[in-house]
Amino acid sequence: MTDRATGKSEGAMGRPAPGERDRIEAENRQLEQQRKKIARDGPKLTGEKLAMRLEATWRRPPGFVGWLSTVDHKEIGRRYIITALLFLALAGVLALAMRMQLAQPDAALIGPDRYNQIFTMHGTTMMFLFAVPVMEGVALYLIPLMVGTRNSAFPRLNAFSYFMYLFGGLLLWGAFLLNIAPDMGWFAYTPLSGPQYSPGKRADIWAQMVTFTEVAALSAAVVLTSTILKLRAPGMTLARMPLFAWAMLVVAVMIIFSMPSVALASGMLLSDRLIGTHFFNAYEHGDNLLWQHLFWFFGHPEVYIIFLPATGFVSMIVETFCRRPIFGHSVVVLALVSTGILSFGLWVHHMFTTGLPRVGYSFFTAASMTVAIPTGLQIFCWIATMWDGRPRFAVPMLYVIGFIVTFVIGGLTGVMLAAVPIDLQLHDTYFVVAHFHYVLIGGAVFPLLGALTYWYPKITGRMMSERLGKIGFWTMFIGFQVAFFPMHIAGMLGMPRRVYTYPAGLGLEIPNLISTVGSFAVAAAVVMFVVNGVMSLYRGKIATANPWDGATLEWATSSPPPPYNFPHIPAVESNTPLWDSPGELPVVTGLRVDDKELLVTTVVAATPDLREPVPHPSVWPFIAAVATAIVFICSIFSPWALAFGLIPAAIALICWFWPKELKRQPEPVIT
Ligand code: HEM
Ligand SMILES: [Cu+2]
Repeated sequence: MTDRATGKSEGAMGRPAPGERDRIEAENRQLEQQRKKIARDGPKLTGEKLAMRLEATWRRPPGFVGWLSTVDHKEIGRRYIITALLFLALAGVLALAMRMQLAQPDAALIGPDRYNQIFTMHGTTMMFLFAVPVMEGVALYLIPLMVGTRNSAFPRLNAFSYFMYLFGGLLLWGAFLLNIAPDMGWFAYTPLSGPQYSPGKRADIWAQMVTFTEVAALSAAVVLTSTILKLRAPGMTLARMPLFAWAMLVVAVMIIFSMPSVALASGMLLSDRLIGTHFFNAYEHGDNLLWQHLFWFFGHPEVYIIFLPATGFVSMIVETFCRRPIFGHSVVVLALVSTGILSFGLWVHHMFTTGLPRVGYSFFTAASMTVAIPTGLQIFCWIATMWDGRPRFAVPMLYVIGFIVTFVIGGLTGVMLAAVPIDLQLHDTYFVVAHFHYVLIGGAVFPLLGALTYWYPKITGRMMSERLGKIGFWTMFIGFQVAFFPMHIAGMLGMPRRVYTYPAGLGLEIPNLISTVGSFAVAAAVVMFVVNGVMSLYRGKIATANPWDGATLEWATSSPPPPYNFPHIPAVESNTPLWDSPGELPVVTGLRVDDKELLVTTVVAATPDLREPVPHPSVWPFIAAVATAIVFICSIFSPWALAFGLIPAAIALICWFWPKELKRQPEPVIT
């Protein structure tokens, strides 16, 4: 550690002129040839000159092929976020359509078949194409910056992950346009989704969409786990890791354990439907409840896969806006880990009405109530931080408050539903719809909007409008309560979910009308958020490297960060590095500048271990994703697709992994 760079990361903004770039690239090639003279950053190579060299090494090739072949975590993360927000908008439009239909009794705006497709598309899109991917996207963007490295681990897998996700989304929405969208609810219970009751291809499309998104999520989880465990800046021990990184580590491990379960289930469903196996056919010794077990073994952890990243956002926002380190850092970490573990022991609370053995019920009731404890601990830690700090109520912080209020209500109705006698009454009513929107929107969408506002300057280099943001927040918060609170009442009055209409005279008119009005307010708030986001791209105040005075490493580099993230890799000496070494961060030097290289550190103590060559941009992940997509889609129609389709997929993978870079091996750190 010889060099000290300024916290503002000198030179990061310097972009070389086009002619200059070619010259630098030629120089880089020359250096590559004379292998003995490897260029590294260090006391002799800093400032503008270093920035130019790194820029030439790390930027991706221009043009459309360059766009397809990028392996930059920031670009991939941004794409993930934008695509997921588009799906949020699409599913939101469907929500409004449902609310218009339900505004009055006996309405005839949407017929029963379309309505079934619409609620299925809404739920499926929200869960598989919006909520999980958007969290992954934010993490893919932020985690490498937050842990102080130049790219994610396995960057080509990262690119592959995005394309798989995109193709899965296109498959589902293409089917909707063709009027063959799935119509059996977002959890696709058998036998309703089986060959007998769902003829046609609707259920197969749903099942394959699941496979796409699970492959994408598993890939992203592998990328995140490895990045967090092996690429942290020197000195960032596990104990000093930012809480968002902790949350994502837990979530990534949860993805790895839970998603195979649903991928397996959807594969079994396809096989029942296509080649006549009987996994879920009770007449042939199959079991319908097997579907529910496999689905909810994924489905319950899924809600925590959505919720825990949101708690990570909240911890980061609370810390910055209260200007003090989070109260009980290690308590929050333990809460995250224990929530992650406990959430695998609760899935049967979705199956209380299926007639399982009584003893099992008591166990799952107890477990469901237990998981409220770590969440409660986190909430106490945030409140204590606010209590002891000087909170500034900027927009991200408002969303945190909105989150705490709303999520606590949703959590309480959750504890109510965990009691079997109550669940038997309220199962499949609008009470449940109210409950899960309180936890999903309150627990994930509110923190997400806060987080997007908070990190917007980092991603775009500009600030969002504070005024529009505040108006948007209040519209959202009030609109949300108006839209969803009455659903509790409708549910207790006995209104079932998933019905396209209801008769007059049951007392359901008023709650439904109020809900519809509120849902339009929520939509207005979302529109305001989008308008704010788009306008601020052009008109927003230019952001400095650290506009909110945050403490973690993503704020140590320019906004937006250069392709190489950091001119020098920072070294960390505390939980809140930017507060503890104001203006200046210690750095490590010695990484190559003429070729892409990452610093690999040890898992627990984060001491420098290796210098690892990084894969170059490549179109093969894209081509591999296309080939895999062809296999997945064709296998909806014929099992032979698996045999023939795997050939192009295998070729794409061979080209992707072709070891032309054998000469580049990880090397030990020079000290
Ligand atoms: C403007 C915001 C929203 C409104 C007005 C809305 C409205 C609705 C309505 C009315 C239903 C019930 C349909 C029925 O049972 O007939 C529903 C179901 C559902 N919603 Fe939303 N929703 C919104 C946002 C969200 C978000 C953000 C998520 C997830 C992150 C979500 C996830 C779901 C799920 C999983 C279902 C269940 C679908 C099924 O029964 O298969 N919703 N929503
Ligand atoms: Cu659950």
